[in-house]
Amino acid sequence: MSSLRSSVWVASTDGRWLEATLVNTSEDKFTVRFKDGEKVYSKDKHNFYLKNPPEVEGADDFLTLPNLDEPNILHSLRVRYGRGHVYSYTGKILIAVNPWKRVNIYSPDVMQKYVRGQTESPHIFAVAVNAYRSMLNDLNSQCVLISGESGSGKTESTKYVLSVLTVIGVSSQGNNNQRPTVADQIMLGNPVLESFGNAKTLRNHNSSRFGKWIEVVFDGSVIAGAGIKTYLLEKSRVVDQIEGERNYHIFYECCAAVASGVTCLKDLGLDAAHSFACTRTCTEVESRDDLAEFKETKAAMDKMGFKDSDQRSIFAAIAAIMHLSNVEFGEEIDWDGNSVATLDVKHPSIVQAAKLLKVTSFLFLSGSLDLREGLCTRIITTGRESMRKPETKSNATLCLQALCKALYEYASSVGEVQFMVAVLDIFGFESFAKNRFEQLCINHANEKLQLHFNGYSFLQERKLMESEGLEISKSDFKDNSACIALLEESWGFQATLDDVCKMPKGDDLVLLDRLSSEKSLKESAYLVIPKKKDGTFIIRHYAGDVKYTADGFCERNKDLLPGSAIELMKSSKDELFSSIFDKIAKEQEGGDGAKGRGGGGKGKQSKSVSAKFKNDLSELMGSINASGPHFVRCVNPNSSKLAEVFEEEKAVEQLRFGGVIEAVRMARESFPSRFTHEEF
Ligand code: AD9
Ligand code: MG
Repeated sequence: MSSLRSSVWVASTDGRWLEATLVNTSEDKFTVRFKDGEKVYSKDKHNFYLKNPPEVEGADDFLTLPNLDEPNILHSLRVRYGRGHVYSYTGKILIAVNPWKRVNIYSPDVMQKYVRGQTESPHIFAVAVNAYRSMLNDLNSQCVLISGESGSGKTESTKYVLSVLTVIGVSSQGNNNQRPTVADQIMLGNPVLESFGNAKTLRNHNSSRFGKWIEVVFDGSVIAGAGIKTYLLEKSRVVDQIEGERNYHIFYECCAAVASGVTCLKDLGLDAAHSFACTRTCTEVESRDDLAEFKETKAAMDKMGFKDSDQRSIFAAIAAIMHLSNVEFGEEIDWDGNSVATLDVKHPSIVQAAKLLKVTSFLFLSGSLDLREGLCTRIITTGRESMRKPETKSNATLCLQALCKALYEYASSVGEVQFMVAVLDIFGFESFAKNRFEQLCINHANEKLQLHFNGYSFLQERKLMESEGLEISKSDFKDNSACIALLEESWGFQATLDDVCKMPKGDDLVLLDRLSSEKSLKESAYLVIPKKKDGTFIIRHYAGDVKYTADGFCERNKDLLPGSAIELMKSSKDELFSSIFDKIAKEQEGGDGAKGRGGGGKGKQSKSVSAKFKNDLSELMGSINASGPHFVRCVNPNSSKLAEVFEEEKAVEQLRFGGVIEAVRMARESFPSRFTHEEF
């Protein structure tokens, strides 16, 4: 029994942890004293946790704390944060709390201390050095897995890991020729990736809208190559931004560059960001100099060896998207009495866009395709013949948006036994007021990473226990594979979604119907359809229940670019455009928007977004499983991007989502108190 007058933690009714003094405890009750009086709790509903003594609460590694539980871990994190310590360990996991201000711990001198092994205090540099050393010692690939919610510091952490690798992985012989080394290229890649893949959101002024896996390949101890794989770029942002958020940085960078007379963008017809619909919602970001960023990105593209003609096409695509965003379709009734889309082909935006894309805006008496036809008609194939049919205004608008998204996807894609160190910077678990298809993909990825993490933590604990001659039961392994099965199995969610997307009349309502009626889905404990039918379904993820809005799932899963727009772009005089869209056509083989937009397309179905993502994920998990993992859990301490503010509830939620509390639980179950022999 605990000694009385100990300091303890007790949960308040709203879930916070309160500090109190334990004054009495009996069989079924305990009494604690708060500043403002005493309170009696019944033990069947409440629990108290002994508080760690103040001398140890700021320890570097939480697993060395005598009491290992949520309130103590949380408290230690807060204490350390208050003392300016951004980093802490929980065994092998590095916990990084975003300082939201520049801190003086990343200088080359500090890095050298870690490289030389002169310090052991927790640091992202230490993780990178450790991964590198493990690769050399174990002759095995390593990966640094960085996760956390938006704004928690994943991308900054990734850059620090890469900066260490590019410093220690460089041959001492130096580089005598003019071309940038692979190490240089890795660092040059950052500004380019961020200009094209990051945007200002409400939670982060430089939010990455894609996941990335960066591989640094070593030949012995020296960097020999690098590669990057990106996941799930948020394409919808190109055509639709919510209030207070921006489109991708590159758009504003181009506008700023044009305003200051940068010559390479001269003939794109660009103007200030507020003149374009796709950049109008919000034009500025405090703390970001778009012109300076443009110059950095452009210089990086030059140094990395992007061909001039490719650069021209990339910027032409960016400018074309901006002009196309100003295009509005009209509507008229055609001879058959149907309402069809019209387009004013003399409108300056159309003329500019056509010029940039090197397609014709409008052709009299010609068999070849023009911009108007590409957007306002659809291709219908019956047997061997195909013909064009006018589109409705709303479909023409969708087609235009799909074209912009495809153009952007192309513009933003960065050109592509040894061992390697890889770094994964991927969206953490997401649960918003409204959760869509993208959230499900992101949470699916996190579910897989969590299974890997649990498996790994369990193995580590088991090794430790066995070394002490003890046994650990399989029940200590928190298994989320049933939720993954729900998502991935042939009877599961994704297969059902794909199935519905293939049906001629399949839509979000049909999806919902199948989810609530099919036996195997009904039997899964991880899928819940709310009693009150409101177009939502709930998936019980490891980190908590998430309610998804079915609206838009089918459209986003299909993500089709109508055949007419593809044909249009294939006719472009720009070789790069025509070859890229030729490739898209082959990928999408067999279908005009036929599948999504009615009509008689037939042949092979192109892969859905979720099917591609599932493939990507299993490839990713393959790489991760073949590597020694190093975990970094980033924590965002507050929702206001403020320095020195630690919001407890926010932090504890992220520790739970990131599996930190779970890893600690497992550690506690095996060894509830961790004293060294001497201490004991
Ligand atoms: V998102 O999921 O891409 O929206 P991240 O990547 O987790 O997010 P990011 O690394 O972009 O977050 O960090 C957000 C901001 O926090 C940065 O722009 C910095 O202003 C700030 N930050 C993050 N880490 C550090 C740090 N170690 N030191 C100083 C930091 N500032
Ligand atoms: Mg990021």
